[in-house]
Amino acid sequence: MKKILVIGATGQIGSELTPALKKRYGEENIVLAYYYPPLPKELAKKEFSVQFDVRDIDKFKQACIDYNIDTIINLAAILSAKGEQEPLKAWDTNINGLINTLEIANELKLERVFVPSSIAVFGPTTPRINTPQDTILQPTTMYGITKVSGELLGNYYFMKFGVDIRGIRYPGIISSMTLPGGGTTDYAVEIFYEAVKNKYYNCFLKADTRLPMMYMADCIKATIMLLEADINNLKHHSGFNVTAMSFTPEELANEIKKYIPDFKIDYNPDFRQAIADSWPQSIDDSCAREEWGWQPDYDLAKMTKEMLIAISKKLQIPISGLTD
Ligand code: AKB
Repeated sequence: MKKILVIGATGQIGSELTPALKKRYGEENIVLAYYYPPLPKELAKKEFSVQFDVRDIDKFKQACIDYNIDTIINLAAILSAKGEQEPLKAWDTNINGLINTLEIANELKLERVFVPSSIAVFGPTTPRINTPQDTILQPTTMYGITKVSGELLGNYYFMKFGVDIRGIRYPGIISSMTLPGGGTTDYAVEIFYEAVKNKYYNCFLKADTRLPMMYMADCIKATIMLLEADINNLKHHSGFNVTAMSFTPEELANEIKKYIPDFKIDYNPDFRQAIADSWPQSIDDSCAREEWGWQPDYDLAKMTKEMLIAISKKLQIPISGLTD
């Protein structure tokens, strides 16, 4: 991995993964690809960066040739909630973006590809507690359908053409730098901003909706660990179960109340409740632990404290008694 192209570099994960990659592999070896949101002009001037739509194979391939890329990380995707509002757009972006990634990787004989999958590959017929790695994949969302298809396509390109594709079934990712957009687990980020700003959150999921989650620091750690894993140790490729914690909105609200005692929450479930109800409550990630040594660092308590410190700094609203 000498030159890495990160597609979706300005998104929730991309905006924190790219600085971590630069630190590890060198500033000049990470190329930021973005479409929307754009990179701020002053950054675009000094970064190694390129703007293209992941569906545009000519521009995508040209960027790989121009920058002598040997590894692609494709984070561009329409997530679960937005995907239900615009299913064909989700199919087009997620599937054609993936096919372009795989075709380019095969044609240019790239060293490695990373494309995230998601807990959205699971559906109502999957065991919901401690969901195994190899189990029933019958999702009921368009996002989930694109992610199952993506895993199958990835495994096909690996078996047929030897493309070294790797992927993690990301749970809900919680972070303070860039807001997520269009997902069902987004409540677990929004709640922190609303708690710090208004001491009130109107949650779009029911109080007892348990979902698997992960703090961004663990997401970056898992991504880099899998990217660097010895291929000889991998029995799975495009869809590793990985998790760090599972909690409900009520449990998260109670943790926030330890620092903001007058924080209040109401529950008004919308269409996203049905999506959450079709997903697992907890995940068995023993294959990731065995095959590449996965181990999370953050639980609910540690993540909540770091999130509140970061958001209160960002919004410049102090929380009494809370410092780093
Ligand atoms: C979503 O909620 O759609 C995503 C995901 C679990 O992949 N955060």
